[in-house]
Amino acid sequence: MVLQLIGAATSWNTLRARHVLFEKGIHDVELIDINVANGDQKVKPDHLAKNPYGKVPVLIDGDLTLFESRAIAVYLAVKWKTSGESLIPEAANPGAIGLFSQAASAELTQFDQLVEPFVLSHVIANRKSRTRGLL
Ligand SMILES: N[C@@H](CCC(=O)N[C@@H](CS)C(=O)NCC(=O)O)C(=O)O
Repeated sequence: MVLQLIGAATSWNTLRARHVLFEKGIHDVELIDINVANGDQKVKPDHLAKNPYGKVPVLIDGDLTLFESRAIAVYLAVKWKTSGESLIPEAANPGAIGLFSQAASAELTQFDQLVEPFVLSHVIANRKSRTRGLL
């Protein structure tokens, strides 16, 4: 069954999942766009049933529905561990798992927490203003 990735072209969290699909050479994917600018992700019951937080991306692989881009990335890296470059350490190597989790946690709590508000207020807000002819 073909994978489905529900996301948006402007979403960097969707890009995170797409990056892993690319690295793993997974091309058999249906990309389903949701209109985040209109807020569809917050009101469409079928989307909220997949992600109760009303966000993208969401990955569907058969019976499995996953949200949270980093969880999707880990799932793809484990399921397709033999395709392309290895992106995640072997479960039998506790030190490598510990270091991987440390880096993943630092990325989320130390880097992303600082950078995301900056990107939203400077990059995305500027782009929206330009689109509306305000800049
Ligand atoms: N921690 C989530 C964040 C998801 C997220 O914030 N996605 C944004 C797009 S980049 C979104 O859905 N924004 C629309 C909204 O919050 O209503 C993840 O990594 O997937």
